Amino acid sequence: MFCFQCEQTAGGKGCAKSGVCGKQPEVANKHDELTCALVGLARAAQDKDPGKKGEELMMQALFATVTNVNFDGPRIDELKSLVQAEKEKLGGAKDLAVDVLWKGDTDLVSLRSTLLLGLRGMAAYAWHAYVLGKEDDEVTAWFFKGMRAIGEEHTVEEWLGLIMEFGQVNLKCMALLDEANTSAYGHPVPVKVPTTIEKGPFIVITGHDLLDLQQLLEQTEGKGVNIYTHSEMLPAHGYPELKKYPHLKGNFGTAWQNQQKEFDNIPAPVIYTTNCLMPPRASYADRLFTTSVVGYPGLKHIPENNGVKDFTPVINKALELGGWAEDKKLTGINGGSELMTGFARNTVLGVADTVIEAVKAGAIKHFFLVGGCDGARAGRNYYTEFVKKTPKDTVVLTLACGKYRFNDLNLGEIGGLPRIMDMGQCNDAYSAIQVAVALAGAFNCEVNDLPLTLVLSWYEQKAVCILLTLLSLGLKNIYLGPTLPAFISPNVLDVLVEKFNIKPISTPEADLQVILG
Ligand code: SF4
Ligand code: SF3
Repeated sequence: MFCFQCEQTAGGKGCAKSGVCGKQPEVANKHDELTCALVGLARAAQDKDPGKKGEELMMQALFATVTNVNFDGPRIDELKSLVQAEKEKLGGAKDLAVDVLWKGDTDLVSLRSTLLLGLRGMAAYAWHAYVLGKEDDEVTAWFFKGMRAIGEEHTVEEWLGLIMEFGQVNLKCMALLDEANTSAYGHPVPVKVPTTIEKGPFIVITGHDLLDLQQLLEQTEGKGVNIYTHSEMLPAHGYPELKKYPHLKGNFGTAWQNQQKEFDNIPAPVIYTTNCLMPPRASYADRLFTTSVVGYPGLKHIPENNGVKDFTPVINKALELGGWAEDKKLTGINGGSELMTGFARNTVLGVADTVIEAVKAGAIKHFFLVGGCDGARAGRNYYTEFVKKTPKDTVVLTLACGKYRFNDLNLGEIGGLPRIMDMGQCNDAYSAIQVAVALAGAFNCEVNDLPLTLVLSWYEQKAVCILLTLLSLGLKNIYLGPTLPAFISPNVLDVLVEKFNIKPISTPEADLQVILG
């Protein structure tokens, strides 16, 4: 096996014996075979309509290879045979040879891998939009174009061109998902989300898929089972059409890397709708359920039938386990007992005048977007310390699961707005981009000239596609951590530094000093 797609890759270089994430070599090899089969499918679909099934498989299969999504060998094999069948329907084509996928000239491998990993991340977003009935022809077609490119030789310049083009396509994909989520559930509004778990049966739902949450809420109505979000599901509380359910009670736990500890003793089932699934401990594996492309050997899976999922096994498990006998007071990482969310583009742009006035009057000196994935590396407390040290006349926008490092802190308010504003899931980077563009318009300047700094944390491939979008928009001076991706070769890094002035994070003090002058 070889895999270097995520931030926790072995030795900062690559997992070769088995995955630090728990992915076994056999499964890693199956992920590679599936990837190479998708190149074959893309080749077979050249100048043809891949058909609905072919398009679905392209998204699902790419999504299945994202970090911490599918560890189940037989399900990967099944996906691969479905891909082969669609390919044959289109007249067939040769798959990419598995042994060349991660091999070749270091810089070319780096660039090819960057595009492939970006495509994997985008597939997750496209899939969440697709299940809500939204598809964008250009986005869908680009999966095929991109996967054909993965099977071709390109020069450094051509790869860079493809990667920048991909970044723009992923912007469209995030816009599509934003439209899917907001047209189905309304525009998020600011809400305070409790961290106390009320007594009685409950279900924890994690991942990014709002449709799964909606179906679970509908199916648990009036059953005496409360629903708690976990990790990337937290922003769901802000959506009017989801927050209207009185049994959507609060949020349980923090980011994905703490799940083995947090899920160990809860008297409730957990359902995974996307990444990030860690190999479960035997002590709680019987309480875990997967759905969609998520899979792990031995875990119960909730299938989909004509767009409907029957969550009865999860609900029965919740009733059987019964929850806690008394309300259980839990807190965030810093001891806070309330998390705020719902500051997506509509809310923030709704108070744009206030924000602009506050900047003009000098009440707000700087904006930070401190967002991205969380992870296990000790150096990630940089983000907590960074946010704690931001001056009182600055605003911290945040998104994705990295916010659990600081989202229970109360940093006070500026002009009636909290100083920390959660814009949503990682894909809601789209909201942040919209806000930045609107501010640049109001101040008649470029986004790069705004008093705004992006301080990003990455872990898996969704962060990769978002980063490529930000670069394709010409954003400069992004701080990236906790470490730089192993798949970025030194020469490619030089290009990124030269073109975009990407900076690895150092210490909160030093970085803040440079940023604020
Ligand atoms: Fe290693 Fe990350 Fe790949 Fe897992 S996903 S095998 S930890 S590089
Ligand atoms: Fe988190 Fe996996 Fe990336 Fe959606 S849920 S941000 S790590």
